[in-house]
Amino acid sequence: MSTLRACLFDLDGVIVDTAKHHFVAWRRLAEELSIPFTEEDNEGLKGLSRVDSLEVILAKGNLVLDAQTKLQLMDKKNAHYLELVSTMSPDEVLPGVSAFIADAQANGVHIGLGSSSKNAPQILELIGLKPAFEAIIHGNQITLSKPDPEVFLLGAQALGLDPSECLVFEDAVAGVEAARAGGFPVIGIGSPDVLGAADAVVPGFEGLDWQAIPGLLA
Ligand code: B16
Ligand code: MG
Repeated sequence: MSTLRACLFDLDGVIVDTAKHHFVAWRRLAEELSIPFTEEDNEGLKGLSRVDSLEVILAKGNLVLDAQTKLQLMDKKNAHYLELVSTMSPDEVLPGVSAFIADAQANGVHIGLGSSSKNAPQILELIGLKPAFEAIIHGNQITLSKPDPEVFLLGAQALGLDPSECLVFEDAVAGVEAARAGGFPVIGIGSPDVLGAADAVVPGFEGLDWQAIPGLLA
């Protein structure tokens, strides 16, 4: 394994629990379209772009809509999502994340973001973590959503590093797949039952420091 020189963080579900807000916003839209939408359905949307998420929901309801209607539905979902996240604050950074980032930086590790979300810069601002990131790659900069590795490859490129030198942290099946496809080592944040394809899985960052990483990847 190459020496690790950077961490590339996913945002939603890794740094902050916006996944629950995406769920609520998609569920309301699905209900309006009379399409049943469960937490299990939501699991499959994690890491997918807004448009890909909508397509999955419409396919579940066997609903075929024109492009204009789809745009309106995505705008509606995003407006609801933005309303839900508008009150987020630094208190909502998930436990251990800020300490882990500070410890990694103290060890000379570069910090980048690889998120499918077009709202990522805004969310980072709200939770006060934007200054910690040297590279921020988000949904407006990519043409292919996870599980394509583009978002992480752009992150590595922005940091001037090889994928093998950048450790990805991901909570989504599609995100773990994206990291692996790009040749990145990846630690899953969540359950091994869901993220078994990752090199290692931890429940979260609480109690985790940079020194513990080689042991996890061994
Ligand atoms: P937006 P991540 C992803 O962010 C979310 O996991 C996914 O649920 C969402 O649909 C996607 O961003 C697009 O988000 O509608 O805000 O552009 O997990 O890659 O940080
Ligand atoms: Mg995520």
